[in-house]
Amino acid sequence: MLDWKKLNKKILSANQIVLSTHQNPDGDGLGSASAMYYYINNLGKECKIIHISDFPNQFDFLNQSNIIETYNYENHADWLSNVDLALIFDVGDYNRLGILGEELNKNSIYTINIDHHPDLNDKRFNDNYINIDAAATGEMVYDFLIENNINLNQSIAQGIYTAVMTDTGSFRHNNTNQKSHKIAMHCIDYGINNSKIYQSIYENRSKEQVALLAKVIDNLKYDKEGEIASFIISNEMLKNCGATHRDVDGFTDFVRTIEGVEIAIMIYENELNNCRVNFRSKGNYIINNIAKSLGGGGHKFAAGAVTNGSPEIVLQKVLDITFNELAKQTQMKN
Ligand SMILES: [Mn+2]
Repeated sequence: MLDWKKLNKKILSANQIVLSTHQNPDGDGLGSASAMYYYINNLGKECKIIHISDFPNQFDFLNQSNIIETYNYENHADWLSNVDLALIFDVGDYNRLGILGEELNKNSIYTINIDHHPDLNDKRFNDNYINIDAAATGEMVYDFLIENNINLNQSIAQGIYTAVMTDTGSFRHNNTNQKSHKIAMHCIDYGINNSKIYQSIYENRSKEQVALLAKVIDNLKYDKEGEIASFIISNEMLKNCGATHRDVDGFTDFVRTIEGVEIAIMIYENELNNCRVNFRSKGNYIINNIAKSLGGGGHKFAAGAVTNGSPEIVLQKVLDITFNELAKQTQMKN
């Protein structure tokens, strides 16, 4: 059991608190941070959510009162030097805090990791609250509130619901359980508009994104009797469609929805000779060890890595490792 009372004591004794999440933040990171923000702000403490990427517009509904800021030296360096506690949500790896992580370090700020990704044991945080069985980091924020008898309100509930909804693939992925639904039920009790939240996030696709998706579908590669489906997104494809790196969100999940596909793999060209690799599994094969062997990590059925090489070379490398891993896991099952 995680000691949520201890975390609350730490919060109550702090004066100025910064909340953050990983670069290219998602619904879990932003939802968790915003839920915690509304609790801490109600205590009358000085609190900001600062992350390092451009704000993803589909989450505008979480930011009606402009509580979420993008790091910028002029605006934040002074303020950060007076912070005495940092709470980091869903980050997976300290490095994914980028420049903000360096600032926390420089100012020797006591930094606590709250996450459902496995602990990297690299001692970059002063304290860790890790629960790899939680479907979302937002579920952990919920546990924190319940354990400390803190009442939810609509703003808190909206953050938690967003976190749990997005990280369970809208209550469809196999991390979805009674607890995710119970949390959802509790959040709806506080008057959140669940259908509107869903629409803001998932029914807001840009035409550029759809054009890119069309190209992806056109160029899908199937291997191992269709159990593996992979695709490349090159810089050129992005440019031709007028799309951005944010538009690829959810593509790997989409490819996994294809009949017979057990593993979906995306190779995304970050820059020349450097690619991001995304893995999604339906649940019959564990894929985070593949990501780990490429220097990345993640959850059993959703993981990723960044690796060097052109998209074509990376794809071949990734497929080779995946074929081997599949053979090993099949053998172990038999
Ligand atoms: Mn998460």
